Amino acid sequence: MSPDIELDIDGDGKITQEEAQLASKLEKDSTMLSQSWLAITAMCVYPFLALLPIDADRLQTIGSISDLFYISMAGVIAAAYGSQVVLKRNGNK
Ligand SMILES: [Ca+2]
Repeated sequence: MSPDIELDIDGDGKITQEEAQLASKLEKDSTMLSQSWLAITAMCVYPFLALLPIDADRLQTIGSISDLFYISMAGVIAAAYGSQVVLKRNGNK
């Protein structure tokens, strides 16, 4: 558990099952948000690799893996938020 998520929400000194479940959900949401921001940041930074003073062979390698890179980063984001939509439709949160 992340130290910034408080388990005892109502402050009664006891951690109920509902509080533990809510803390687990908050932790999962926080992790998904971090993953998504990292993927978005990587997708934004990646094109700037072409501006670095590197030789043509490496530049060609960067260009050849860019399609796969963008598809996989978008897949990370889509999987994170797509799974939330599926869980909400099935009644689980
Ligand atoms: Ca409590």
